[in-house]
Amino acid sequence: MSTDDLSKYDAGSVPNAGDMRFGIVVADWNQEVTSSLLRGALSTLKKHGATDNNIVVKHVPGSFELTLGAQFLAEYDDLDAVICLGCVIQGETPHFTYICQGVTYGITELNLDYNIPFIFGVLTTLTLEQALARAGGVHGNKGDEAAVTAIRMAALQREME
Ligand code: RBF
Repeated sequence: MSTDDLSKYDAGSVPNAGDMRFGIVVADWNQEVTSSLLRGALSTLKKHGATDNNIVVKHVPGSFELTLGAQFLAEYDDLDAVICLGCVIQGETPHFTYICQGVTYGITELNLDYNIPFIFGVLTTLTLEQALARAGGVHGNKGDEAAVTAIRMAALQREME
């Protein structure tokens, strides 16, 4: 599997997700982008065997809220992995930096605090065009990649238990 563009992954190398349960938390800021990320993640999970009743999707206002939304999912459901989807686009103020730092640190903390994978599916781009190119455009769909990563990490955990 190429590691620089997981959208071109070898589907045969992905474990079956038929008995796995996933949470997806998606930010509504830049919804044009995040709805495509969500579509990609859902279709990829299902392509690898996940069923609708084993995928819980929750929306949060912005990427900064992804951390707590993901924690709610982990606390209130019995999940094999949580996928966090968002899109932060650089504006004229330093907000971009603080939101990116906050969510990156937050998701990292969740990975260490809970014994399940939390997948970082947050685009951090300079322009909307760059984001769209990575949400079903020329650079693939990072939602697909987040889903594959979730399945592979959940399978890794099972293998090691
Ligand atoms: N949330 C995003 O997911 N992506 C953004 O690009 C984004 N830009 C923001 C820019 C500003 C100036 C502000 C105030 C908020 C922005 N947010 C963005 C929302 C942020 O993630 C969060 O929802 C709010 O700050 C409320 O906690």
